[in-house]
Amino acid sequence: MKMTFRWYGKGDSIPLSYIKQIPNMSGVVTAVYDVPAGQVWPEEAIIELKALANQNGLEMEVIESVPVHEDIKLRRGKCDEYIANYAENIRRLAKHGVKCICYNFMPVFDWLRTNLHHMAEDGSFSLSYNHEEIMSLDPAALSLPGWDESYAPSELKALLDAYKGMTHETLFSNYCHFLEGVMPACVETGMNIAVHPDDPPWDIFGLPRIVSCKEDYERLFAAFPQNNNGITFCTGSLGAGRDNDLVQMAYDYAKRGKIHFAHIRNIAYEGDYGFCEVAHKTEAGSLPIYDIVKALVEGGFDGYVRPDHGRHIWGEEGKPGYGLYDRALGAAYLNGLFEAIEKK
Ligand SMILES: [Mn+2]
Repeated sequence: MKMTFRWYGKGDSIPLSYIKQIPNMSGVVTAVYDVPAGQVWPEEAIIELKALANQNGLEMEVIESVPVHEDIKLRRGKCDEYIANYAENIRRLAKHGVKCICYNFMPVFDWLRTNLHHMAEDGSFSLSYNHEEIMSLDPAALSLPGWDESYAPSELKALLDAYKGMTHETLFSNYCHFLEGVMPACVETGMNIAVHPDDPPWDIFGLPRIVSCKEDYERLFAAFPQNNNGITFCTGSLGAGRDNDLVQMAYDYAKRGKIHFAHIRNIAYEGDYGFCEVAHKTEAGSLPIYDIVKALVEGGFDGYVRPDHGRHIWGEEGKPGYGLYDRALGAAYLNGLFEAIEKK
């Protein structure tokens, strides 16, 4: 296991030197953030990011994310040009020591919450999701936390219209077209690509989602059995699906060498679909974090781990889910779990 920490590049308010001070921290998970989706990342930008990490004693072996352009998911417009650019990014990143790329294939929204500042009884803040609230929204006139600046209202409407009527089968076929285009670059360079599950793992606003459960993974692995084609096992995202058996999935996919990267965090269920993000420890929420880590270890998992979203505690402000303190506590807890289970 290699413990890592997400870092949003030079614009991140958390200094790399602080990240390095977290015990057992091997590297950062980051990206070139100022190049639009679909474009090739300048090599100088990759070199600069890596140099910054290395100067602080941290590796840069995981990229999250190289975003997939909506034209690829829709298989329209400049789809094939964007796929070729994606393959070029894989080659460039591999050349500079990157071993794993996390990405997702969610149409339009790559995560959804209804509240980014949910206050718990202890005064900490975290992200939460209320299903009834989502269902009551008009997708054409959305005002959702975290998304207000991502698209102009007219852009969002045009994009949602473009997906109208798209089935899961069509989206999966478009996904396969993408993988056909990038898999040769992965195999040639040894790059692992690790798809992040849908967050939350069900269709929203009529948009199909195809990386939500065991059946989805089996279909994906059957279509692309290469070892490079793997997953980011995100417990908080997959775990929101009440039917997902995370312990079984962790063991099975670790055993098959499919888990290249793990995001570990806990959520507390509210009703049938709702959830609130909580501290990492098992007892803090609804997910069996101890059993999941045990299953990963017993399955022979040897990939990258990062503590996922943390709460905002001790008065810390900043990017929702990505403060320093609670993610550092999460890393410390996960380090302890892995050490105890591995030594047993
Ligand atoms: Mn995640």
